[in-house]
Amino acid sequence: MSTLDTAGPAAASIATLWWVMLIGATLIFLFVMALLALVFIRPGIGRGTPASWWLVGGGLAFPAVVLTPLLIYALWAGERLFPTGDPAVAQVDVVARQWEWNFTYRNAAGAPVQSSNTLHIQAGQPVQLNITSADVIHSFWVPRLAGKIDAIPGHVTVLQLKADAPGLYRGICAEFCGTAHLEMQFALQAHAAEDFNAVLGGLPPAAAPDVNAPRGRP
Ligand SMILES: [Cu+2]
Repeated sequence: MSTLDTAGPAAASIATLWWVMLIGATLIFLFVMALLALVFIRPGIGRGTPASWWLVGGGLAFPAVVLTPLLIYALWAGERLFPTGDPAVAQVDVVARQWEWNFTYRNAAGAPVQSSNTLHIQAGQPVQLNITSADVIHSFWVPRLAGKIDAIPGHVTVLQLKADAPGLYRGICAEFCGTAHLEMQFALQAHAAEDFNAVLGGLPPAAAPDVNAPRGRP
């Protein structure tokens, strides 16, 4: 479940930003520590520099030089997290409820089929997830594939993700949602292209839309 052991482009984008920030923060920390050490090694150093220089340089210019490129990079990297809106991208409707996840797909014949607590996708293909909740706010998170996004009653949030290779990826609810929140885990199974239609063909037909149905457990 490590966010740094990435298996898809959205998670890779987040992980790269994390590394950039870690390395940058480490370099700044070492620079400040070096300045501190210099004061101990050579007392009086920097006394000739006016205080205003330290304030403007260290308080305005330096942060601006560091934060402006970081902001630009983060905006650029963040673009890769948004759905492309491409109609060719497969869509799955996700409904969270206390305490399970329901997934509704269209099979090869165009009929709605569903699964619970295991999300089936095709490896190498982006999938758009239309996520909502039947009761309280939950949060959908598959750490190795993408960022987390809230599942909100009465509202649909959209997340696009892709698994680069077939495999089993673990997902969790990332928003405390009641006493069994910890049990609200799910699996994401990414299938090879040649197996995927058979997997969908084996799923049961979807029940009628059940977003407003009463929760399964008290
Ligand atoms: Cu939860």
